[in-house]
Amino acid sequence: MHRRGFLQQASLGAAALLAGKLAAQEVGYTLPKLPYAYDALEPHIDAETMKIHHGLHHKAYIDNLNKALAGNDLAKLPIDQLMRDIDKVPASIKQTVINNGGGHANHTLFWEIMGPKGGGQPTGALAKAIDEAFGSFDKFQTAVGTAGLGRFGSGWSWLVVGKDKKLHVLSTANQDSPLMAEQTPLLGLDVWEHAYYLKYRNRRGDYIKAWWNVVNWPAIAERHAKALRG
Ligand code: MN3
Repeated sequence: MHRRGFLQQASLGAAALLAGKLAAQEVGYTLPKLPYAYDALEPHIDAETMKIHHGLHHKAYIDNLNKALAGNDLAKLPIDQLMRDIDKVPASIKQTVINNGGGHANHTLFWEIMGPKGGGQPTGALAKAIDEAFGSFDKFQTAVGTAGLGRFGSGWSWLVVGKDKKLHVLSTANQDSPLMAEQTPLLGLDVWEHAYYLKYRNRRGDYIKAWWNVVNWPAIAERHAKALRG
């Protein structure tokens, strides 16, 4: 009787310990599931590039971010909030968090603002705001393309809502996130070679031209409305 009670207690204890271990492993950031199949953006973005980009590159940013923030309460923040609060990150790990937290935030947005039924032009309030800020949709597209082509080395071209609540196009180096400068990214174009090299080789301009065919404007319009509310 007593022995049985003890064994039950012991196995409960072991279960609790195991649950604790599992919970500890789950703390931190996880790779978001791609909202479509790896081959869904063909022929503009090839399946092999998507597979490596999401499953290896994005995954590596997350693993490195979790390693850098192990045991730190900052790891409980949603990734966008972590990047907005980058000045709270201890100096010894700040650049690692900029690189890998930025990589996580940027790629999470990137997957969401692309889609298999993409392309075309925005409508409604976003279309109006783009016309007001850039003169026309064509001029806006040119600005994003020029920022992406002009980024020497690795980085991103962005459409953001600035502190002034207006739209701006800009580029950032490496995995720097506009969130660190109190800007809210709506559209992000990854111009790292890993985003296009398998299919487009060194032809970044061809990749950018093709990329507009997979842009998910409804998702970007939603981000725009949310940024203006927030
Ligand atoms: Mn990338």
